[in-house]
Amino acid sequence: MSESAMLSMTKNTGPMLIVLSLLIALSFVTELAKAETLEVELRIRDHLFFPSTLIIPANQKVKIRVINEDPTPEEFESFELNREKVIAAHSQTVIFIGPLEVGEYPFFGEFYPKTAQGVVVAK
Ligand SMILES: [Cu+2]
Repeated sequence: MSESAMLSMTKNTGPMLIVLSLLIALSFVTELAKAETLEVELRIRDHLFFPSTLIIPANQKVKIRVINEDPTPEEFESFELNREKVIAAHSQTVIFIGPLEVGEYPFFGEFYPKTAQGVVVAK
């Protein structure tokens, strides 16, 4: 490598280092944002919800990961939470709820409402 080529490489590392540190800073911010939203799991199995009572903190946005283990689709439905979402067979989805006031918010599976019953308890 010629001396001038080495010199230009040294010159070019400045902006590259800035870009690199910005990328690192950005990934930290992204991690922080992720950590702020609490995630809870809700499973559907044999047309039942597990857990059927989902306890979450009040006054906070919560991410519910709904995992449908059944070979049939189900629809998460709640009038109190104003949410309605179909989860295909053997698949999962994410539903954001809250921030909620302290209280109980029933939900059910619209396709199997006789068995698929649950309640979100915000405390
Ligand atoms: Cu519905």
